[in-house]
Amino acid sequence: MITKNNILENNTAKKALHQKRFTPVADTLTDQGIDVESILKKLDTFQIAIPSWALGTGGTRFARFPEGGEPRSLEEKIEDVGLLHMLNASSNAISLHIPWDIPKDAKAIKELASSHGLLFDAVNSNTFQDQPDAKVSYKFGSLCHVDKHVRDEAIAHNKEVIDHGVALGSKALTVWLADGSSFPGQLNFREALQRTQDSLQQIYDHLPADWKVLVEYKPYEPYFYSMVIPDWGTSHLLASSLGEKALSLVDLGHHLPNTNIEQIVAILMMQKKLGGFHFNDSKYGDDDLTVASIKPYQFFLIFNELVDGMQNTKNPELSWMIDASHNLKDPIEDLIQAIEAIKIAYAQALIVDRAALKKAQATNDVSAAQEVLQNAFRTDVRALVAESRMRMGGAYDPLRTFRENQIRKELIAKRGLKTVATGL
Ligand code: PSV
Ligand code: MN
Ligand code: MN
Repeated sequence: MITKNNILENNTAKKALHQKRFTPVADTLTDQGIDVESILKKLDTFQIAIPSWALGTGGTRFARFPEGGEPRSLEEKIEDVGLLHMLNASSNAISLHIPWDIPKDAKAIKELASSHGLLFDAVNSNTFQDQPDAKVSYKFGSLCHVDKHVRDEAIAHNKEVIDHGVALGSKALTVWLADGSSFPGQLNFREALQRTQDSLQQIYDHLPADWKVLVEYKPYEPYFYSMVIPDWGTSHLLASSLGEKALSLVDLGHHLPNTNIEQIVAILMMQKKLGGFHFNDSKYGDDDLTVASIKPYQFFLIFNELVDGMQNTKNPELSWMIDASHNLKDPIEDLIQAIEAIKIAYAQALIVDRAALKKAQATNDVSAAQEVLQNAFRTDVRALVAESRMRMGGAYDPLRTFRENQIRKELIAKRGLKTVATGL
């Protein structure tokens, strides 16, 4: 298997080539009055968590075409994230979905993760499927269910997930509810939301003092007439009523087409209620495609608001995570591309001339405002991202390194061709 040393040797071989790309962009930005060193420092420390369910090939509801060499256990998933982190120096945490990935021996799992330089990000509960040993069914909802026994089961599960997270050193619980209805009249909207709020309150009361609960929303799917938490407004309402430790989570795929997600980000940050992100991209709905593969400009505009919010509001620190799933690409290659896309958008948002933008806004100079944003968006910052990655010990070109070292082939040799990772 590839080692840190292989990466460093290869970086040395690529040094001259890299300088040829890096120097012109660094000089251009310096000429524009931008402190390149401070941008690099921000990129150096920016880390994005990897979900344990994105390491296997995803399926559609029609078929799954596994790539081979998929991780067969939580331990192997941790190894894959470790490999990814070695390549890009930007994914130092793993986010577990429970019960897909139950840490049976938390101490050993924590040690394994830490040997790869990994921490545990938010833990995710799952009340959208019935497990084989389930005492109740979530067919008609979980935290919103009309039957108190079902709600109690779902609440107990969320509390257990918190306990697992505590044992691993995680600091947040993410709740995504599939609860909703597919036909008018099926649910009483008001009562369903009230029951959800009451259930969430019990979960909230179980949170340790330094924990957060992130409330995710989604407009449709798996239900097609109504979802109990369909939008950011409902998520914000719940987070506000629960208390300071509850925040909203924005999953980019959980919006109806053309929704102005960047504005949602700005509003939630203004309210100090944005807790985290699930990165992906989409053309139609919750497509879970690779970050910025469809709408890179919108993605940049979202980062522009994030950077503005991080500089000018008191919003708490954010949890960054990828939430994607593929049935076509090698999952590790996809994650490498996603991390790269996120860092590019972040770097572009960092080089926005905020003083010029403010001035344009204050004088209603619409053309100038557009110039400022597009100047940043059209700057090729890939060499900046590579510079920061190499400083942190990552590979000059992670995707190429993954391919040239035939890592998938090795994983197949080690784990087999027919392995299927847990997840959707
Ligand atoms: C639901 O679509 C979602 O985005 C939630 O974050 C889940 O936890 C995740 O996907 C995995 O199913
Ligand atoms: Mn999500
Ligand atoms: Mn989703």
